[in-house]
Amino acid sequence: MSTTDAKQQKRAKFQNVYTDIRNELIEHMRTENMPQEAIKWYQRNLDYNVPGGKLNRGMSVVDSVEILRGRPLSDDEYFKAALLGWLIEFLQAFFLVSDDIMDASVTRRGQPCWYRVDGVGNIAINDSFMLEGAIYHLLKKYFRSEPYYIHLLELFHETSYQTEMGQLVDLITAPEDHVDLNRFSIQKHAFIVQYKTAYYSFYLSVALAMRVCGVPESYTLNGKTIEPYKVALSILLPLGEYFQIQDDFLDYYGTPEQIGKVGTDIVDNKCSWCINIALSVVTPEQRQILDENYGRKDAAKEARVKALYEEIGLPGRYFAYEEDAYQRLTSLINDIPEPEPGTDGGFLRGDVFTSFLNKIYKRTK
Ligand code: GPP
Ligand code: MG
Ligand code: MG
Ligand code: MG
Repeated sequence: MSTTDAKQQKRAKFQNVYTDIRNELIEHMRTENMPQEAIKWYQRNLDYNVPGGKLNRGMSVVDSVEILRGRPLSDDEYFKAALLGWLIEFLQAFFLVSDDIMDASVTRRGQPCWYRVDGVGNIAINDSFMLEGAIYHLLKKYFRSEPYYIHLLELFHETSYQTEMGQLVDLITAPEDHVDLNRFSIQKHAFIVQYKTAYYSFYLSVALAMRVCGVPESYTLNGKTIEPYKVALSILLPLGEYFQIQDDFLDYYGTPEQIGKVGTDIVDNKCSWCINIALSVVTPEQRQILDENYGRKDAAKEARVKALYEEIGLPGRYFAYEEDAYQRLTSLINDIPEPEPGTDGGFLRGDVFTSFLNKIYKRTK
């Protein structure tokens, strides 16, 4: 079998788990005596918003559990890992449905944003809450008797809170009616992306896998004390920053066909990586153009900002950043002390991070 076939098979196996979970949630609605109309609505909400993404976050839980265990998984181990992966995809769906309302976005994953679908509108707010609610319902159903249940709960709760903190700063740094580019800085950007993206998109997948595999808070390897969750954070936060910088760059550079969404960062006055890089290199004349055109609901002004990004060679700067980020992350990963090959379960392994890095390096969507 070719590597592409193997990858497709892996994805299909993962997607099958979604169908099971979806059917279970629908069945649960029936036992709650929900009206038929509401059950149909919920099913449409789930199918429209949960399964259609790249699935990097979800599949990373499975990959990480496989790497940590160092052997093929039993059916039950696979199901539990895939279920947790899907719960991250539910969390992501909850965030995206509401983020698109907050960002006034138009399309997502190649289709209209959920709140823009005929007849949905503000009901999308409650729909996003129900995507979140499903996470805790399923966690309880499948993990309540596991000794690590409380860790899973805490991870979902804490990373959600962190994401909301990041979203708050993202939003208040981008007021609709008042553009002041002096509010932006690369430090502020770093804070926003760590909180709004890195915790839930990177740390969560790996930390869940580590909890399932019983990785302890600390252990000794070759006479050194290791705190594996801290080590994981020290790599996954920079990895998440790199990922959101890609997202910011593609918002400007990617085509809607490629990225499945229409970029809104310039019009929305966002503290994006692109504007911060521009601000650090512009001449006073160029700065004035940015002051007059950034953050305005006007396609011609948006185009002027994009033209200026071109003039300052933003794509080239991004590609250089990407190479540097890749090197930096690779060397961080290489520094992780590894247990003997074949040792199972409770140790951290560098491959967990390499596998994640390779999923996103040079991504164009
Ligand atoms: C990505 O920001 C961050 C999120 C989707 C987290 C949202 C958090 C909430 C608490 C709702 P983005 O707006 O750049 O993403 P995209 O470009 O995909 O719209
Ligand atoms: Mg946003
Ligand atoms: Mg958005
Ligand atoms: Mg974006």
